[in-house]
Amino acid sequence: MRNLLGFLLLIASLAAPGCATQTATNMNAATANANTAAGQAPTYTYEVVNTFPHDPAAYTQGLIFHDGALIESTGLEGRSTLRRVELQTGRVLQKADVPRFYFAEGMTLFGGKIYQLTWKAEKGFIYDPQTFQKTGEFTYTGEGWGLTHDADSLILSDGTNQIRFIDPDNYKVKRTISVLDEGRPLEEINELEYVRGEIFANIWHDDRIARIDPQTGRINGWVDMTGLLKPGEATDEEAVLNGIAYDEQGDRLFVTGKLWPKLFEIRLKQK
Ligand SMILES: [Ca+2]
Repeated sequence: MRNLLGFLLLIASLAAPGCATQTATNMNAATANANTAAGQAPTYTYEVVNTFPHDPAAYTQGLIFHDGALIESTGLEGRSTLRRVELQTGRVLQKADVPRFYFAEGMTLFGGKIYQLTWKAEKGFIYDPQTFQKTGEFTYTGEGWGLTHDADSLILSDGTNQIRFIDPDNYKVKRTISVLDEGRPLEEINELEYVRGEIFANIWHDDRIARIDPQTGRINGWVDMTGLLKPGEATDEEAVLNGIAYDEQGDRLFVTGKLWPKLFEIRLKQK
């Protein structure tokens, strides 16, 4: 009987090569779809690897790691800056003040240039990453919130659930993705960081970071950052989690918040 069953299975597998694999793949896809439909994108939590000082007056709107230091864009009208910050001490090594009229927002470094958004002025600034001298400006429509880049595009969030991929040569929008959370638009997407093929995104007034698929806008997972700052360490109601930087060479991930006294190197853990 066992031999007969084995024989039949052998015939079945010969008759349909790859069938078993295909079924398994379909089942995985079905499970993934069911999870998405049920809103079960995996949740990650974090482990603090290092804690560093951060200027508690810095209204962090953009953060990157470059050439051994952090570069930060800070907001508020009359207080906006671009600054280079020493990781270990939080000391501001270099700073460019943004003209008073502008409220600086997201920032990234791409193709040897720093790009910095402003909130509502539909204008961005371009700087030399060594001297912080302003070398140009660019325009876009709507609000500017977060900025990062992949291999060939600037990636911009504007406070909605839309993320734009912009050609850095002519500032035209190449494509847009819509980010949905359990089928509903995920609004107020803020600071961005492109990390190993995903867009990591702060959500305004949310203690979670969304991990977004840059092709589809699908949420691949959430990182729950609850408890990173201890109660009382920042009291302003706008002192919210904002600022993600990835050190690609060292594979280190840094996060901070607006008006936070600390910046953290973290490691993700699946919950
Ligand atoms: Ca960033």
